[in-house]
Parts: sequence; structure tokens; C-alpha cells
Amino acid sequence: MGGSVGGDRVRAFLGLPLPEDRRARLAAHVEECSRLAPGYRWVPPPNLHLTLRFLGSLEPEILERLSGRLEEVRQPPFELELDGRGTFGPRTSPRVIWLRVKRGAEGCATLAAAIEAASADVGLEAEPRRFRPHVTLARARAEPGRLPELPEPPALEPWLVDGFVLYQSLLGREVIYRELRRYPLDAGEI
Ligand code: 2AM
Repeated sequence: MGGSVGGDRVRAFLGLPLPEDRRARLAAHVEECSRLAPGYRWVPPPNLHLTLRFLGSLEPEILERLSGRLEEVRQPPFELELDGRGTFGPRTSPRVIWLRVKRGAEGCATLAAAIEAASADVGLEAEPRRFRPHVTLARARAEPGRLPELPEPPALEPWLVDGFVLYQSLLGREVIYRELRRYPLDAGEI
């Protein structure tokens, strides 16, 4: 066993967690939506997050080097507020359903750009897609059918983003996101 090239690669991404109480507020909503729209795979509340950069499967050495570069990211903490819903894909049966970033989109974009620069430094291929901050709520199954009317997501208190997280994505019957490392945000030295 073992020995296969790249066998110990780590599937990872960088993101912002949702605070526990915000996830708890969303749990009943997600539950109701999954009953109303079974053509979609609804994200289990513990997995709700805002993706800053999907990394794919990386060699541990590359991940370590990237992590070192991420330690150097300097950015002040910022407020994040989610409000309302949006979709990617066709209007009547979208591919992705997500929560909109009402406040803090600029902070997220600045952070994503710093992460992109760090990724380039360690030789990762550039992310081809434009960064659009969102919190994915659901992804379409193979034949999602028409998306029914859904209730409004609950209003969530804004919160202070004071760090970002390196997650490992463990694929299985249920996807598990494991926090590998946390990088604090601070204003740095002037
Ligand atoms: P999204 O939900 O914000 O669109 C972990 O898999 C996260 O990485 C997902 O939440 C997803 O972000 C993002 N991601 C981006 N590209 C991906 C890909 N090709 N495969 C899996 N996840 C991807």
C-alpha cells in the first residue's frame, strides 16, 4: 500500500468561517429549504463558510510553503454582513444558491488578492475565475428541476472578521471541512 505519487496530497481551501451562532440561526432555514427544494444539496450548517480560494489537492510541502506566506498577510480586521440570497446559473434552476455579502465585500476581495499573490509565489496556477464573495447554501443535483419559492433567509448580525482559515476538505458520503490553521488579521506595523 502507499507509495503512489501524490497519495498524500491534501485537498484544501481558504475561507472565512461563519460564527457558531450565525450558523445556528441558519440551521432551521436550511432545513426548511431542503424540504422545499430536494433537487438541491443543501450545505449542512457546520460546513457554512465563505470561500476565499479553492486550492485543490496540494503536496504537503507546497501547502507548508503557502502557509508560511499566508502568515505574512497583513490586513486589518473588517466587518462582514450577510443579507439576502443570490444564485449562479439559470434563473429558474440555478447551479448554486448563496447568501449575499452586504458589507465587507471589499475586505474579502483584498484578502483574496493577497492569498492569490501568496499562491502565485509558491507556484500555484492562477485562479481563472473572478472572485465573487458569497456563502454557498446549496448546489444543484444532477436534475434539480425548477427552484420553488423559498423563504427569506433570517437576518444575521454582522460580525468582525479577525482571521481566515485553511481548511482540509475530506470527501466522503458527507463532506467534512477540517480547520488546519488559522491566520489572524491585524493592522500590522505602520
Ligand atoms: P463555493 O461554495 O464558495 O462556491 C470547498 O470545496 C469550497 O471550495 C467550496 O465551498 C467551493 O466554494 C470552493 N470551490 C471552488 N472551486 C471548487 C472546485 N473546483 N471543487 C470544489 N470546490 C470548489
